[in-house]
Order: sequence, then structure tokens, then C-alpha cells
Amino acid sequence: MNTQPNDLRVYVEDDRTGTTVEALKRALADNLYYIQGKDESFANLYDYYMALAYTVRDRLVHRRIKTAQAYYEKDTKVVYYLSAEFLIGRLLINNLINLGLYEPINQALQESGLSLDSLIEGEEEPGLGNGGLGRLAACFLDSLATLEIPAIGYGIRYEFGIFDQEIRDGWQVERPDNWLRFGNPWEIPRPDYMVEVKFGGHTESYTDASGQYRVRWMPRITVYGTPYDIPIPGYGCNTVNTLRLWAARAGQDFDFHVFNAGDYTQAVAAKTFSENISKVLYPNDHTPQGRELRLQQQYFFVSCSLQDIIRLYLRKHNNFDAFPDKAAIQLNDTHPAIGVAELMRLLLDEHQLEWDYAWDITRRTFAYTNHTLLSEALERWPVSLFGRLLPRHLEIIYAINHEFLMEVRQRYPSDAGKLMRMSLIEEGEEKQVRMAHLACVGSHTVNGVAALHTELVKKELMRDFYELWPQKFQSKTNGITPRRWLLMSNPPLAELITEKIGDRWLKDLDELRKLEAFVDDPQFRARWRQIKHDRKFSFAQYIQRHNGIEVDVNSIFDIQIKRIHEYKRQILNALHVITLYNRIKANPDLEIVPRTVIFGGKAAPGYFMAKMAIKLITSVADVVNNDPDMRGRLKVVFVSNYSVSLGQFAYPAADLSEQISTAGKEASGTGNMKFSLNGALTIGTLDGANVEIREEVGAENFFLFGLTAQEVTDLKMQGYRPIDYYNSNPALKQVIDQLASGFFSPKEPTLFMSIIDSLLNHDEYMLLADYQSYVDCQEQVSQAFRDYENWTRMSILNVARMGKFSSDRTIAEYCREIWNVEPVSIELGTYSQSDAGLKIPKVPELA
Ligand code: 26Q
Repeated sequence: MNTQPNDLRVYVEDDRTGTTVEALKRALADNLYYIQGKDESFANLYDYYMALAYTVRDRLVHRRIKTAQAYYEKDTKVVYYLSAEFLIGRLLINNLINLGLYEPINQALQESGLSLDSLIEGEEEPGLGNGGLGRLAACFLDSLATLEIPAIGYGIRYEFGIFDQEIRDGWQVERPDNWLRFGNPWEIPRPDYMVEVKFGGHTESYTDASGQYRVRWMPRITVYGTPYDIPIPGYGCNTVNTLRLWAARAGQDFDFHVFNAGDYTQAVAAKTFSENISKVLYPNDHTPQGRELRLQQQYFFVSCSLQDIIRLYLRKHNNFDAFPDKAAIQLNDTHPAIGVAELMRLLLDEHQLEWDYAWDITRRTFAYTNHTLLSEALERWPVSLFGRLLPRHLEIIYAINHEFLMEVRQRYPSDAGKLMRMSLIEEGEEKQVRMAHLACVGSHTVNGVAALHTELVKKELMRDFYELWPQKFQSKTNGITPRRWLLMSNPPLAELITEKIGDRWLKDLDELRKLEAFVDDPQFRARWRQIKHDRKFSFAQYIQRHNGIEVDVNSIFDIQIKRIHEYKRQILNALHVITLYNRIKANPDLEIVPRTVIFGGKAAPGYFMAKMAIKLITSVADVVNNDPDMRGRLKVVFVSNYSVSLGQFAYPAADLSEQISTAGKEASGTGNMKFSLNGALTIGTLDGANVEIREEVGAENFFLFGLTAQEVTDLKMQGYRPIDYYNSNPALKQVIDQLASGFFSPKEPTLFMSIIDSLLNHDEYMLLADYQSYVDCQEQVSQAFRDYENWTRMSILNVARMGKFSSDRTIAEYCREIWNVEPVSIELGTYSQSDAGLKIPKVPELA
């Protein structure tokens, strides 16, 4: 046996990093045998998936280590993106594409008689997020790596992600998402970077050796956080950043300690407490429940992450002077806002800094992104709960508030209303900590996620803060990664685009403008149409398999997929469907443009009205789809268990994108961008990023309807009376009366009374006010679809003008205007023996 170092190095290069088809085939066979422990005669599809995943992972590792080394050596400023959610989607396809391995792997598998597609489709999707906010975090990670920006995403390794949705008898039923059941080849546990997180107990003050007032926190429970690293490769570069997710474990010492002290049940209870923390993702977006476990989760991952960030910083520094120049910490909504108090605690209590110095560092380090204008969605935690769980943080928050209110008082003497409105503590029957205020006061920058949203944050939601600190507020319109949302989800369209304009659009989406030169080319339009047709055909097959419904590929595929929420107005869409149904019933010979109206999305399990909306849609579908008069004209489909993967399948199949939220309620929306980038036209309100999408694609290529945000406010001020719309609009009245009479729920005629009551007596989201405008606009859509040549032109122009909505643009703006960070390009170089682990290597610590 030859163990010469030289020979070993050759072995390592070929089997663990080589990218020739030969090297990949060899690696697959090797990993199947040595990692999965199977030979070809016993291997199943899952074994091959794992063998392939490890083959890809090996090729990520080298780049990841080189990336970490470069960041460490250059001591670069790093972006730390703190988010309770990262909805990353499937990783195999992503990693193959970003590493440039798709082609050789495809060939290697083919030569081994395997189908890459089936391995890709077999992957369990990590559902570590609810919707837009979590997916945005994932798009940002992709763009950060692609732009070669040093960055770490920090979050929670939920054992159970967003629930699986089933539809039974038309109702949503939730099933736990046990996504780690078969293991996760993409994560690397790092038990050596485990940290301690304290909960409960009390605080004590003392005077230190230099006479300083100090506080010591005596916790009731200590929990351990173990990081699991997921590599995040950039597209077409060597950068591989890290998503570091924390899993909670009980402290070993404590079992023994308490056990020896004789309290066995308390030891077991504490173990349960610890291990519950990272157990499950809360499924309620936009309706935070003040649940204790949720606050525990937030503090847990934030404390782990900040301790990790400080550890990384102190490898190269012996004081905190340069901390804000080396770390930019972004708060994705208020979910990690406790970080402001936690960084203060770490600097004051653990690193013995003085208050003013620590506060200056804290405020120069954090920035906060707001994602919502709904006041019920703003996080508030009862002071009593806070004090019980995080007694030291409550003290710190009170101290921050004291200083802050002094500043407010100085600026606005004797304005008691101002103090009340701006305080970090909301007074009332139950005192509450206002997390958005904490995030704002503790950050150097606050940003909204679209132009309109930012204006409303400044003028309404955080008006007093904007008046006090106007320079703190910025707008950063959201974006999406064109790698996942065009290249991976729509390969035929990506290929056609590349054939015409080259592939630079993948890193510079403004390049898509060059497609405009082809709108008048009939052959190009024919190919464009064919691709859309094929995507619709595939999706129709999916619907046939999963819903047993046959849909007409030549009908308008009219799609609304997103979380179910009253403000998103799925019910307005359903009212339109019923209106079409009534028109056809009234005149069965009516010449109408056939439509397939497709819905998808999850309802928060405790959100009654959202669950009713699903039941309404499925009930309308039952009537419509079984009525012979509707044949060839109208179909309604609810696709269950909407996910990133299902989105990747649905967006390319859409003709029409439904973006119909009440103006002023949707902060941005990002699904709107995914549809448009795949050639769907939008019917939408002037809300969130719709405003900017319409600006970019041109008003003539966008179907606009509804009240503006200002008109919504004005109408509310005047006293909105939904019943007047009902009384004065016969078509609307008919629809509402049918719902109220049980036409769509014959077995339970009063089933939809809660919806009727809400619409006629409150209509918080003004469906009735926008109904006629929406129905008229839908009629324009139908007429436009008749001229399919022109529709195709509009579709092409939509894609050609989507450049602005690349998350690369968004991230470049954050880098320049908020984070002040620069790219670092990674040289791979050649392997040395220490890379291969032949000598005891110096462990590169930066994640
Ligand atoms: C908070 C506390 C307790 C439990 C749950 C939550 C919680 C969880 C998720 C609150 C909100 C969310 C998610 C919000 C969200 O997805 N917002 C969306 O963010 C997108 C990205 O900026 C925007 O495009 C959408 O407009 C916005 O609705």
C-alpha cells in the first residue's frame, strides 16, 4: 500500500473535488458504498439521493473553507442576517446550479442509468419559514454569496417546519412536518461552537474592583445551543457563505447537578424545557400570539448568534472599538429585536464595558427592517412575561427607555402624548414591551421593503420616530433571486432567453431589457408561447394527479398562491369566480374566455377567517366544477400544501397573477415579482411593490384596479358602509345572497354566515368597495387574452423589464447604504496537504 502524501493528494482531488464526469461517477459510487453503506444491488432512490448530495457537499466544503479563511485573514466586515425564518427551498438543484455542476452530474447519472430529475424531486423541502419574510431571507443569502459579500445567516434549526397542509372535505387539516426524519445531508453540526443561553431567575447588583456598579444574572435554567451549518454557494463564483442554525439541547451538567441534588422530576422538566425551544416553527404570520415559547425561541437564537459574533470578532481584536466596523447586524423584522438588549447585556455584564460606550456600539451595529403595516402584527410582549423569562433584559430595556424618553422630552418639552406614543413600554391594563420601538431606538437605520411601504412607515406607523430621526429611515425595495426563480424554476424559458441575449442576465438582471428587441419577432413570440403552453400543460397534469380535475390548457391560468389572509383578499377573487358562474348560468351560450382559477396557500391553524376562506374556495370549486354549463368555460382549483417547490412549478404556468391586497396593507409582496419574471401579467392594486412593478413594466402592461392607499384611508375616515355597495350593486348582491342562502353549502346552509357578517357589517379590508372595479378589470383581462399575439408581447415586456426586482440589486443597495460592506473575491488555489487534513490543520473558525 502506498501512503505517500503525494498520492493521497491526487486521491483527494479526484474523488472529493474533481468535477469531470469520471471523477463524479467514481465519487457517487464511493459515497453510496461508504456513506450510505449500500452497494448497487440494494440501493434505492433515497440512497442515490444521499450519495449524490454528499458528492455535491464535498465540492462545497473546499470552497467554504477557502471562503472562511479569506474572511478571517482579511478581517473583513461581515453581514450578520438575523432571521427567525429561512425558507431556503430544496438545496440539491440549487447547489448543483450555483457550483456549475448540473451538466457533468446530469451526464454522470445518465451514464449510471439514473435520472437526476427524480433525485431532485425526491428531496424533502426544509420548510423553515411561513412565507414572504422567510423566503426573502433565503433570496438574500443567495445574492450575498453571489455578490461575494462576507455574510452569515443566523436562525433556528426547527425540528418541525411549517405544517403540511391537507384538504379534507374542503377544510384545511394540519400535519406535522417531520423533515429531518431521514437525515439532512446539507448540514454540518458544529458541537465545538456550542454556547450557553440562560433563562429566568433574578439579578443581583454588586460593585466591581474598580468601583463600578455591575449586575449579575442568576438564571433558573441554562440551555445549550449547537450550531448546524448549511453552506450557501454563490452563483458563478467561489464564495460559499454559511447559514448557521441553532438547535437547543439540555445542558449536560444540569441533569447531573440537579439529579444529584435529588430533584429528579425537576431535572427532567428542565430537559423538556430546553429541548422544546427549537422544536417547531410558529405557523402564524401577521398574527403574533404572545406565546412564551415564541419569546424563548427568539431570545435563544439571538443570544447564541450574538455570542458567536463576538467570539469571531475577538479572534482578531482585544477591545470593542472596531466592533461596528466589523459587524453589520440586520434584524429581519422585530423577531430578533431582543438582540438590542442582549448585545447591551453581553457588553455590560460579560465584557464589563460602560453603558455609554456599549450603547454607542450597539446603535452603530444594528439595522432593522420592517415588514408590516398591520398594527395587530406588531410584536408586543407583556412586561410580566418578559420579567419572568429575561429579568436582566427587562432592566436594560427600562434603562434604554429612560434615556430615550429624556431625549424625547428635551426635543419636545411637555408633549405627554409624544412620550406615551414613543415609549418602549405600552401602558395599559397589561403593560407591554413594544419590540418595533426597541428595534428602532437600537438601530442606526430602519428600512421599509418597497417605496410605498416606506412612505407609510415614515408617515403613519412610525411617524413620531421619523420626525425625530428622519435620516434613520430608508427604503429598500425587495427582490428575488433570478437563479431560483427563473433559471431553476423555468429552464426552457431561461434557455430561450440565453439563446437570444447571452447568459449575463443571471448576474445582471437588467440585461433582460435586451429581450425588448424581440417582441416584434413572430418566431420568437411563437417559441415564448410554446414554452408557456408547455409549463401550463405540466401544471395541468399535476392538478389532474393531485386534485383529479381536468383543466383546459388553453384557458387563462389565473393564479393566486400565497398565505391565506383577509388583507390579501382571496375572498374577493372568489366573489369574482361566483360572478362569472352567475353570468354563465344566466346565459349558457355566453361567449366567454375560458378560465382556470387556481388558489393555493396555508392558513394559520388558529386563524378562523382564513380557514373559512379555504372552505369557501373549495365549496365554490365543488359547485362550479360539477356544473355541466361550466364545461370548457370555468374551473376552480385549490392546490394543497403550497411550498417553495410548488411555487417553482406554478409561477411558470401562470397567465395571470393575482396581487389584490387592500392598498396600504401588503408591505411589498415578492410572489408578484416571481410571476412577472415568468411571463405572467398582473392584476393588482396600487399596493407594496405592485406600484413599482407597474412603473417598470408600463401601465399598459399591467391590469390595475381598486382604491389607492389614500382613498382607503379617506373612505374609512368618512365612515365606510359596505352594506351600501351590497344594496346598490345587483351582481354583488346576488353573489352575497347565494353565499348567505347556502347555495354553495347545501348541507350546511349557514356555513358562510361568518364571512357574510364580516363583509356586510365590517369589511375591514374593503372587498365590497373594490368589487366592481375588480370585476371590470377582470373583464379587460379576458378581452386582452383574446388577442393572444398582443398578450404575448405584454408577457415578454413584463420579463424584459423585471431587472429592478433582482435581489442582487436589493442586496447591493443594503451593502452600500446600510451595511457599508465590500465584496471579497475568493481564490481557490490548489490543494495543500493541510487542506486535505493530512497534517493536524489549524481549524478555520469563521463560519
Ligand atoms: C411573530 C410573532 C409570533 C409568531 C409569528 C410571528 C410572525 C411570523 C412571520 C409574524 C410575521 C411573519 C411573516 C411576515 C411576512 O412574511 N411578511 C411579508 O414580508 C415580505 C418580505 O418583506 C413582504 O413582501 C410581504 O409583503 C410581507 O407580508
